[in-house]
Parts: sequence; structure tokens; C-alpha cells
Amino acid sequence: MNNTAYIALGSNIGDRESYLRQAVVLLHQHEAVTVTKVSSIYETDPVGYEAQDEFLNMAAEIKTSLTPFELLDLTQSIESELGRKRDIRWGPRTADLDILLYNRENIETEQLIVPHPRMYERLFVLAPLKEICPQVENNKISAETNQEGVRVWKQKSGVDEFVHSES
Ligand code: PH2
Ligand code: MG
Ligand code: MG
Repeated sequence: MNNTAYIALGSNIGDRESYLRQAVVLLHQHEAVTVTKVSSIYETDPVGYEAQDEFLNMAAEIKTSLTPFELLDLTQSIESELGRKRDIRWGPRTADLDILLYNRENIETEQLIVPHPRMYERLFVLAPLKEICPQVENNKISAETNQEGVRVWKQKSGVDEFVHSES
């Protein structure tokens, strides 16, 4: 478990909070992953494709012995398990899990780019990430980052509480 990665989670269909919680539980249940921190949950206006419902977004820190590509397989299988259908790019989804950072590695391949290429333009990613990730400084939330459309919906709690508490 000697690697640290940050995952962005989002949902805008059905019981959004339940999808986020289930996604965190499924990450944590993997033998090679420990979820070490979770952010607050934010409610956010849709970005990119705007004719869809508001999202809940959050971020999680994990420790893992998976490689970045194994982690990508895991996040994609969790998305499928939670009923994700891929149709509209940037469209509605039950559960979206994006790898934001993996140690301080730079990866550029067809399937996976890390750091996530659009993370520094997206306050729905940066606001939760900043709570749990020391390497994201305030100055990365630049003038180009639209500061609107992101509100805390449920305050940060510990991982245990997050994973076990109801509602
Ligand atoms: N995800 C997208 C596209 N637009 N907007 C918000 N507010 N939150 C998201 O997670 C999101 C989005 C593509 O993954
Ligand atoms: Mg995404
Ligand atoms: Mg995604």
C-alpha cells in the first residue's frame, strides 16, 4: 500500500449520496486499497453538458499497491457495478470515479492521463480535493477556475463514519 492516489467521485442520477458511499465502500473493500481520507460532499452545477441535474461531488484519498492501470480497471468496474451507462460525453451518471493524482507521477497514455487533464479548471474537483490533499495549493485555483456553482452539501467526516453512517 505504498502509493497515494486521489479519486474524484461524482453522481447525478437517483440516490446520489448512496452511489458515492457505495463507491467509497467498494474501493475500500478491495484488498489492495485503503481509503484514508474523504472530503465533504458538494452539490455542484453541471459543467460541460448543462442540460442535466445537479451533481454531488467529493474526493477520496487512498493508499494502494495497485498500479495506476490496475486502479483504472478497479474504478471502471465500480462504475459498471453501480449501473453506469456510457452514452453522452459529460452526461448524467450514477457514479463517476476519476483518478486525479497518483503519487507525483505524470502518465500520458490513450486510456489514462494523470494528473487528470481538466482538474485545475474544475472547482467541483478542486474544492473537495483541497480539503484532503496538501499538494493542491490555493494558487492552483486560478483566475480561470470558475468559482461558482459549488456548495458544501454535507460536511466532511472521518472515513469510518462516512462509510458506516446511514443517510
Ligand atoms: N462530471 C462531468 C461533466 N460535468 N459537472 C459537475 N458539476 N460534476 C461532475 O462530476 C461532472 C460535471 C464529466 O465527468
Ligand atoms: Mg468525470
Ligand atoms: Mg470519468
